[in-house]
Amino acid sequence: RKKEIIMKRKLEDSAREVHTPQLLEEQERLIATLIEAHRKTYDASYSDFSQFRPPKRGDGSPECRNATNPFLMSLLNSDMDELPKASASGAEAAAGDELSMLPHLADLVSYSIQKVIGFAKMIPGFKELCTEDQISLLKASAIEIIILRSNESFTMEDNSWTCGSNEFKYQIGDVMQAGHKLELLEPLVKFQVNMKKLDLHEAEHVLLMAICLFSPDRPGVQDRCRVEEVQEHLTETLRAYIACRHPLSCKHMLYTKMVEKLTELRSLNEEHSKQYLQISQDAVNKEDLPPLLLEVFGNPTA
Ligand code: YS9
Repeated sequence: RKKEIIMKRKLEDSAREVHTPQLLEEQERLIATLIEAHRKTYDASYSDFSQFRPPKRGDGSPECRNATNPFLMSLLNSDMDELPKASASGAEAAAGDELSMLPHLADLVSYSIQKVIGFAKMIPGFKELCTEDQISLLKASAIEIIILRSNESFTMEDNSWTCGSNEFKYQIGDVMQAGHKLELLEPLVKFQVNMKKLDLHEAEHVLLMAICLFSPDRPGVQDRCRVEEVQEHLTETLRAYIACRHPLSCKHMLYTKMVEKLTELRSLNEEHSKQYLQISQDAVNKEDLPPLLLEVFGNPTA
């Protein structure tokens, strides 16, 4: 009889958990830690961007559109009747050469990688992994986390990443001038639009980045179990957060939609790897790619 009562109570308890999960104190603390880690590593004033090598855009003017006759074009469009001594450089820039945005965007990505590393180090469980596993996780997820964090600067007004002035407003065309193909950039922008539409809370945004980092199936990871344990703890926290904090009307399928985003990121990552390899081989000026970027995404000349 007594046993029955205890059993019944246990069943009721677990039923209640299913319907109204609670955010445990520990989960609350985890979320607070992640939000603080993100705020410390994401400067929404974008004031560091002026330290990157400046963006160079082919502005769509005639000399920029005519990439096949840059020298002729620059002579026809100026008062000069001779090419300047340091001939190529000026005409190249005027022609909006293929990789003109690469130095600036490579600096932005290298800077973002440093911030992602700073964020990772503040996630409970990351520092406890061996250095090799930390490196494997970061190498594999860096581009995905950058894509996720960039959603904060993305605006659906004109489908751009707007980081202050026009100089630091990035559109599809700019990324093409870093050597990437439209077939990658269209899904990238679509991803940003769909992310924006999810209208995530800050807690959900930072949890998603942490979950992405702690993916046990990345190449080279030794201690998969430890990584999986942390990831499961993060996903459990995300589910609980959505269940009790997200307004009923918009939490429908939110967790599922967020997990789908992780799948989309994998395919963006894969396509990026291929195009990056091509770009890093094409880059004539090897200094275009900062050392950290070469270390994380690979160095074809190493
Ligand atoms: O292959 C290289 C190294 C050139 C990177 C290619 C990236 C495009 C392909 C991804 C599938 C790169 C050019 C993309 C990635 C994220 C960026 C994009 C850098 C183009 C410009 C917008 C953007 C990120 C914006 C950020 C601004 C701000 O929100 C990054 C973020 O960390 C911030 C601080």
